[in-house]
Amino acid sequence: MQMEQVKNYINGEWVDSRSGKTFPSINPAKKDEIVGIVSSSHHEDVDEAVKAAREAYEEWRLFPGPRRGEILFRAAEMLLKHKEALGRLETREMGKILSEGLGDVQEAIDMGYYMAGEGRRLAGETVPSELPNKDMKSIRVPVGVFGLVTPWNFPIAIPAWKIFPALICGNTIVFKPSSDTSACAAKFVEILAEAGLPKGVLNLIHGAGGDVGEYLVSHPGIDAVSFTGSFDVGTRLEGICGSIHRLIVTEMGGKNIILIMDDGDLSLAVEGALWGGFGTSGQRCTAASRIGVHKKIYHAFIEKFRAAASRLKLGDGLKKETNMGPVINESQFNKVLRYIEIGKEEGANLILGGRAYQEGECSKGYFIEPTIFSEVTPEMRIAREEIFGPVVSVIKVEDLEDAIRIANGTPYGLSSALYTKNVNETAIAERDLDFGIIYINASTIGAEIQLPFGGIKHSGYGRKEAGGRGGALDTYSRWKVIYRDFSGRLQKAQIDR
Ligand code: UN1
Repeated sequence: MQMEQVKNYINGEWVDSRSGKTFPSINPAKKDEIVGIVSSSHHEDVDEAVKAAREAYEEWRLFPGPRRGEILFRAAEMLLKHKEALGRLETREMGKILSEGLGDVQEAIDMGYYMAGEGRRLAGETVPSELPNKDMKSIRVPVGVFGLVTPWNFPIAIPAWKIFPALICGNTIVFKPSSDTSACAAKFVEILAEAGLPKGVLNLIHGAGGDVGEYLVSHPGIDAVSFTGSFDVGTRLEGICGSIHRLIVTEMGGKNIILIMDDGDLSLAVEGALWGGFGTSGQRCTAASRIGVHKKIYHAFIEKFRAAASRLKLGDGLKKETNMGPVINESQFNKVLRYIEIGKEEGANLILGGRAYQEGECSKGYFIEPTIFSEVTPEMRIAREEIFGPVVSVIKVEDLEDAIRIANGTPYGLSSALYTKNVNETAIAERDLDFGIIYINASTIGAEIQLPFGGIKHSGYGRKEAGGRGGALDTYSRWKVIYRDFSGRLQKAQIDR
């Protein structure tokens, strides 16, 4: 297999880190396979990247929006051309199965085309003045230099959610991806560079979050931050930014839930639970880690869900027959196994899985069996805390009211789903579920980019990602308001009436 030299990209050049140090990026399905040798950066590398972004900003902010859009359009076309290769690289570096890797790239392609079009639509408002011979308008302007910090679970899609809108709005960027998916990030940046981005507009720095991520976020040369990752890190970064008056947007965890009512389509709900719970090995911030099932169908659901999950085939995601890949790394592997022990100690009923999976080739990777707990009660830690692995807690609910109360009863509020045929209950759920995203008769995962993405409570802070009104354009631009008086005399608003 091919091993990449994964360098930093600063001011239009691929460069080693100043220290020359490197770290390996490995395949979580085969720990002995090194996917890339990555430059390990430190403060001086971040300083250079920020300097380049600062300098490039002065020209990029004046570059016409429609022409920025043309570059993004070319990048989307190139992503499409390289979709298969990028998807395969994702599977090797991150472990998700190939169809999901391709889906991740598709999400980036969609975001590229969408934001390319926005280059001609960065509209503000023109409204009448209360005074004669005066006009007034609001215009969108870039924020400045953005520090972007992204996770490993969507190694191309999440950077695309941030980079494309940041660019179209006229910002320049220092991008710090998760060190677990450095090779994917570098390929994505390479494509953007080839699509014609001027030097310095997008800079890439590899390294550990603690070393370079926090340094970047607090760097005096940047203006704003967008972060997707864990609650603990996000909250720390919010604290840093709050104390220096810096805009930050965070997308963090979830304790998402699928609610299944007694009139819901059971087979459809089982498929949704399987996809939401075990897709991406449960490593989506939108993953359905809780299933609330109406007491009348509770046992029937458990039976079908357990049977379906027991048929999932674990393995290398490049193989066609594989349904579920490994978890990302050793620390996640240990964390997920620890939560399984916690669930047992709390008295939940382990009805499937519960162990590391080490059969055959899987002994070389971080595989964990699809795991289901039944008889879970809402106060248990496994029903409240984000595990980020293939572990699903099934909770019995009395009725819709009880289901909504349980759903809302965690510190998180990202994604939720309701399976029912009762239209009135769907309306109540829409109104009362305290989540950023609600699905009706579909699973908790699979948000599309043309609507805003994000949660409430511990799931996120600040503005939203992705598209639609109130989505990414509002995150990556700010409003400037202009009043022009062409009367040639002093006019006083509110007073000359
Ligand atoms: C994430 O896990 O951080 O809705 C994002 C979904 C995907 C995005 C997930 N489109 O599941």
